[in-house]
Formats: sequence, C-alpha cells, structure tokens
Amino acid sequence: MSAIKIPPPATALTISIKHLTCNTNKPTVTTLFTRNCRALKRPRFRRSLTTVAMSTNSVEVCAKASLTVPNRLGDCPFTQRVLLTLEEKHLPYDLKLVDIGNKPEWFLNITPEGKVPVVKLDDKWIADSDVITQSVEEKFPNPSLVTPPEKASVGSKIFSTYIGFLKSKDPADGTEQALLNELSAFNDYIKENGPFINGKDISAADLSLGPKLYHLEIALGHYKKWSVPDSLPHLKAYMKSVFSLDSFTKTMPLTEDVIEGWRPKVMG
Ligand SMILES: N[C@@H](CCC(=O)N[C@@H](CS)C(=O)NCC(=O)O)C(=O)O
Repeated sequence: MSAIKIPPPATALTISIKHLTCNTNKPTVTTLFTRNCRALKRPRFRRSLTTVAMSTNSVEVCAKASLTVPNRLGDCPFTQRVLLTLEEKHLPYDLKLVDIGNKPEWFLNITPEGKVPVVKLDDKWIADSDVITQSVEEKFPNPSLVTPPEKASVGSKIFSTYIGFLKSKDPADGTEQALLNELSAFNDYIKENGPFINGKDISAADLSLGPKLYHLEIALGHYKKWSVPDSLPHLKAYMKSVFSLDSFTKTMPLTEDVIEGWRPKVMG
C-alpha cells in the first residue's frame, strides 16, 4: 500500500487534488495541501488522508493551474486529454497544479522541458500527452480506448489550422478557409462514420480532439466573433456530445482561462 505522498518541499507551492473516479459519479474528493502541509499534522485529518491513499493508487499528474482562480485546474488541452483518458478508464488521479508562468524547481527537476502534462507511472515521470496516453493504454488496457491506426489521424489538422486563423491579422490570408476545409472534412467523416471517430464508442482520437475543439469554440468566439457554421451540423453535434460527457465536464477548463491562455498568442 502506498503511503500518502506529500508533494514538493515547503519551498514549492503545490496544490494536490485527489480525484476518485472509480466507476462512480460521486463528487470529486478534493484534498488541498498547504505550503507547509500544516493540516497533515492534525491526527484526524492525517487519518482521513491515509484512508484515501490506501484505498486508491492514484496516478500523479502535473497539470497547468488556472490563470484566473486559485487552486483550480487550468486550460491545457493536452492535460485535459490525459485526464479524459484516466476518467474514461476509471483510474483515480492526483493533480499537482503548476504555475506555468513561474515554474517551481521541483517541477523542472521532474521535467526539464517544463511542459505539462507530466504523469508518474511505475515510479517514472513521463512527459508528452502522446506518450502518456499510449503508456496508460498499455498499463490499463480495459476499457480499451484504442483508435484503429487508419482512423487515428482523423481531424488531426484542425488544431494547427485553428491556431493559424486565431493568430492571423489579415482576413484575406486564407487561414479561415484552411480551417473551414479541415472542419468540413471532419463534418463529412462524422456524417458517414460517427457519432464518434471510431463509430459508436468514444476512443483516444476523440479524447485528443475534443479539448482542442473546446478551445477553438471559446477562443474564436471571443477573439474573432467566429463560430462553427450551421452548414456543419455533424461537427456541431459531435462537439455537443463530447463536451457533455461526464469525463469532459469534470476536466474542462474555465472559459476565462481558455481566453486568458490564448491571449499572448493572439496579441503576439
Ligand atoms: N506535445 C506536448 C505539448 C504540451 C504543451 O505544449 N503544454 C503547454 C501547456 S498546454 C506547456 O506546458 N507550456 C509551457 C511552456 O511551454 O513553457 C503534449 O502533447 O503533451
């Protein structure tokens, strides 16, 4: 049985949040550690934490902290992809929120590149959502979230064309059309093969694309007053289905965080 792990030393501000998914829709159990973990010195509190730790074997996940609300999950679509994978596999996890604008030393020691998500599996920290989700799939194959290789790249150009359009300052530079072409191809694909990328069941490709479409909807709505056209009803239905999954609503960022998160890219 693993004892409760107290994240980083007193010098690093870390908020640790436990998520017990375990096949239920029960409210998330949230545990906050203060800077010096003073609460842990109280016997009753320590007992309840030990119970939580012993009844689960949480996957540790370093995630971006909210830019607008203290102690809340932030707006990284790659992190949400990993959390969606854990949620869909009913694996409990333990969030360590990282201030990406002021990365603590313990985080840079784990991952010198300094990017979230980073996940601890088998006592090793792993970076990059592609590698993490693949490793989680191998270690916890049930339920399977594998997308067949021939479908794995469906919708994969949407995110880069979205960023091109979001950053564009010239309405005639073709970036909007490039995005529309990708969205339209996806709409046609879902019409023929949906409701999800691999048909009736959600799979890894949806968990990667869903958070990106969520950012697209919020950021383009805010910065460009742009929305997905009604001429793409299958894409719209797909977005609605993915955004309303329990796993999605539990892991999605605040609208304000998505807006703030993209601001430097839009202004830069
Ligand atoms: N390819 C990586 C991308 C991760 C990534 O870009 N994370 C961003 C937040 S969404 C980050 O940590 N940025 C911090 C930085 O670049 O300093 C993945 O899929 O995990």
